Amino acid sequence: MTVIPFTEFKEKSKIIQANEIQIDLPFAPVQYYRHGWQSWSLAAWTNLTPLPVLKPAIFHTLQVNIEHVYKSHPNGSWLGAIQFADGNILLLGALTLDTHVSLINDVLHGRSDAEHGEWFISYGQENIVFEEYIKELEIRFQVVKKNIKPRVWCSWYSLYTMIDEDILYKIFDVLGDLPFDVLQVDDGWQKSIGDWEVNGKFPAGMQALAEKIKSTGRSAGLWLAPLIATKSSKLFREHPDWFLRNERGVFVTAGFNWGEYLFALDTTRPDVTAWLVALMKQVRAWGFDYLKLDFLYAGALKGKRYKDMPREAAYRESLRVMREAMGLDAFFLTCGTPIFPALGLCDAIRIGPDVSHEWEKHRDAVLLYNPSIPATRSAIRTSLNRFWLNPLLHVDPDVAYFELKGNLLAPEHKRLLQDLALICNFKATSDLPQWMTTEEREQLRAFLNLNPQIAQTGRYTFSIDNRVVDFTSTVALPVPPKGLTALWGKVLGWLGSQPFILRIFKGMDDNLLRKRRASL
Ligand code: 9PG
Repeated sequence: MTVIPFTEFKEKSKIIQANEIQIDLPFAPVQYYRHGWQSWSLAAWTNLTPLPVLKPAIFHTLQVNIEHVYKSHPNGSWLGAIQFADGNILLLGALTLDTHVSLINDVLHGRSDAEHGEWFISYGQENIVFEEYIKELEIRFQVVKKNIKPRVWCSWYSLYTMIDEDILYKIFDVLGDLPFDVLQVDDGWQKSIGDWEVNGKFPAGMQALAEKIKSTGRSAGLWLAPLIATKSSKLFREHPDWFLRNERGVFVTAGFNWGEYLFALDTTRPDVTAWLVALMKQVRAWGFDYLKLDFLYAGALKGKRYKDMPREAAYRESLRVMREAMGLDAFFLTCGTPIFPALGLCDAIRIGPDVSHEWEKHRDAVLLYNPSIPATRSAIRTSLNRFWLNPLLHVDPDVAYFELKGNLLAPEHKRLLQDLALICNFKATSDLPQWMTTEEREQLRAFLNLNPQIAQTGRYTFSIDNRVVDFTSTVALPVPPKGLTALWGKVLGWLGSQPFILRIFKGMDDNLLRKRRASL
């Protein structure tokens, strides 16, 4: 254990090699910066009282770092920061993977699960401290930032899994001359999770789909989740030995989605690596140049791997393999990814949970206290709290909305999302062109053509071409429920962890989507 006194970094930031590190706080802390593990996990400045554990528990693996979910003290992945009464902050940030920071009884602890840990410690003005940290991360993770900012139409947030060849071809036509650079096909084209082959809804096949997109003068984008599979997939049935197990030989679950449990590939196995390489090459050969790889956290779960190595290092290695196979000329967006292991290996990273057609649901935000379930407010909150990553790579705050039909967001909330997209310079939408009024279409066109001057003026305040945008009220976390409300939350959390109930909800959602699809 290395103990660092305040005098050592008070004037000048410091870099320390240590597996465990401790810093006694010079003053009483006021706020703590929690940095969640993966894209969808909460990042936020919070007060020091414990946050409720998010519910339903069945989603923990898919939403947070499950190794730390039940800890009541403030903690986070790779870094932690404390703000004092005078406004200055103290940052303890790792420069190596498999590291975690916690605040316990006014002592800041850093711990590395890998053999070698390296830490950056700095005290002072928030923006300066983070700028210095960024410089060190840039070197350690060999970051090269591409200067491409594709404007993306993505199929997910309007049609979800109800995509098919007819509707997509139609949309691609109706998009007309709207200035998109990429048309990205999301979840719904594959046979099943694990079987990345075209399903019956796309009779002309994947190559034809990519051709169709390219014929409109744009790049073709594709979603896939290469590190997970469901038990019903051919991949799992044919290669159960490829999947991650724990010390007792039991399969590690990688969460629950699509009404099924998910399982994680052991990417340290040579046969799995070869399969991943072939998959990436296949997708490129079909003609897709923009790859959104999702549910990537599954590559970094705790388990007994073929090669004994720390879990985040193993995951990073799998990203390196996939990046090499797809080629540097592909645009690589990571999603549901542990943040640090992806630095330097992808072009863009999703930095928050999914947006939705609703601002915030009382059930999810307050009763379940879950900031990772899709909701526009949650997406804005975590994305802004990760905006400091922006100099390192292209940060993706998820899509913005323009259309009115089928959208419950108030105009000011849509505006906040659009402004966030401008600030991140990541412009994406899923709006259906055939549902847009001429006015909405022109608004979207103007947005895609904008190239404003952005300046950050405070933690959550920006100027966009001299227009002041203040997100402060958006990022606040809900007040934790008490008494009967908390009890009701517990009941809902339990119900929400029952697979049969989740399947019923999925059935209802699918019905609504089918109706939406039929109306097009
Ligand atoms: C496709 C989608 C879209 C989306 C991704 C990801 O917490 N959750 O239960 C949860 C489920 C799905 C999800 C995110 C979180 O969405 O972020 O853009 O590609 O997969 O299935």
